[in-house]
Amino acid sequence: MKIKPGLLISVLVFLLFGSVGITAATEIAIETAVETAVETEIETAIETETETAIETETETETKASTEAVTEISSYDRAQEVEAAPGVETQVTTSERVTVHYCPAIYGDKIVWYNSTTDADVCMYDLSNSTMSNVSANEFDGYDPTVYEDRIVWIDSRNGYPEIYMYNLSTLTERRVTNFRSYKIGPDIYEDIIVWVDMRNGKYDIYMYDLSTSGETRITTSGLMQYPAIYDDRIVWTDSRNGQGNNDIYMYNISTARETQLTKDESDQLGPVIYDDKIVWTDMRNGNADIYMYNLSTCKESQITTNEYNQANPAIYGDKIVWVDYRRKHSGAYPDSDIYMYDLSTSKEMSVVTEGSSQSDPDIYGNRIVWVDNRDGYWQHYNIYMFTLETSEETGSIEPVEGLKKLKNYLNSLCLQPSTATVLNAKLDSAIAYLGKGEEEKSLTELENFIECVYSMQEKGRLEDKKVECIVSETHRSIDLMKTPDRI
Ligand SMILES: [Ca+2]
Ligand SMILES: [Ca+2]
Ligand SMILES: [Ca+2]
Ligand SMILES: [Ca+2]
Repeated sequence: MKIKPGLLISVLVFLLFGSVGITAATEIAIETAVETAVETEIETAIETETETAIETETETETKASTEAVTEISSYDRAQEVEAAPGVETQVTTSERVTVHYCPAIYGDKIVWYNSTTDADVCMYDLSNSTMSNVSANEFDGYDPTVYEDRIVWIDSRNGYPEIYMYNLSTLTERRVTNFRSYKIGPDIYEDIIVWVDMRNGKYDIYMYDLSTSGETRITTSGLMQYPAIYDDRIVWTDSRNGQGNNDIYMYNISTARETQLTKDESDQLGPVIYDDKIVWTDMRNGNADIYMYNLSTCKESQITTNEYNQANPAIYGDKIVWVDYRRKHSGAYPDSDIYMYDLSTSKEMSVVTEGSSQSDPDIYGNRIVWVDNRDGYWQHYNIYMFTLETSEETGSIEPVEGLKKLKNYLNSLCLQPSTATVLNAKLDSAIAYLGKGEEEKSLTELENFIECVYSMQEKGRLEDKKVECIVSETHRSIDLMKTPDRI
């Protein structure tokens, strides 16, 4: 679950952190995605924020020059954080100009929008390595999110932004809203879609129930942003306690009760929710940190303590990911990285520390996606993915399950379709033999599979690091099949 879009929070990050926090990616994202009309609305909405931001701007600039001096020591400090184990893959490719933003992931599906010409919502299916355009019309489609087989986004084909949904199982599109107003940042959980709607002149949260086709206004004070939903709980950023003192609020759909979750007098921004855990960006320490509130224990905890900015979190299970500004590389362009915290091990790790900016992360299972501009500073923004290694899992699983996991793993690597087809065919054959109890034949197929992987490496169709990982995963499956009670 993550916040969509990153646009408003990017504006806020820009205003709060000035030259320190803004990335070229988010800057262009704002320009491209927010059409002229919407832009005016946002300008109006953040007018009050701007006043505060201007006051702190000088302060921020002073801090930026101090940071330049301490660059080496901050780099050294970053080295103390262990790199997360796993494999990185590039999802979208960068031929000529590419601008892909706002990725979200659920299961095998990654969605984002491409604003190269008019904006389109795209999807990559990791299970069969295919890419598709979900909103292929000449108008703008943007801010996508995905839940199971449902992709939700904002579409401007009717002259105003409306919420649309595409169902991947029934292959049908559905128009969700029908009101001439600006709408921002939809999120979905099961049958409930939430978003921010300006139909009353200010920002309120609305909800639509796909099962009843009923639309409900959740808030009335018009000071809400960034809604996120999990189960029957909607969370958002609320400025009713004053600008510079945003707080996190929650609405429970089942009980129709609203709760204020944070009381600190600084800004708490951009909440996301998974199960009983809500995480957000918190300004109470004078720099941005990630905080969490656990609804089961009613306890708030501080996730990051680094003196630089940590912002824009996403959460899945015990894993929290965010954009981290602790490493600053030399050069004219701002830098940011993706870091993570595992609540089950209490460990903070770096996910990607490549130069240039990495931003807007989302996470599902052991897959983390983000926007990356390492392929060219100005107009090259690609979607990348990191697959966290989960080595402890193989212990007691059946060999067939092991091979299916191997296949999922293979398909998570975003291989070229032709390469994926050949390798998948070999694995399917090994799985089929194993299913029929013909383990020797299955082992032979797996050995062929490894030969094939090496041959593709020689032809330059598979990168060395991927080969190493695929072969080691295959050997784990083979070992599983060769355990004494199996053969
Ligand atoms: Ca379009
Ligand atoms: Ca507050
Ligand atoms: Ca911090
Ligand atoms: Ca970076």
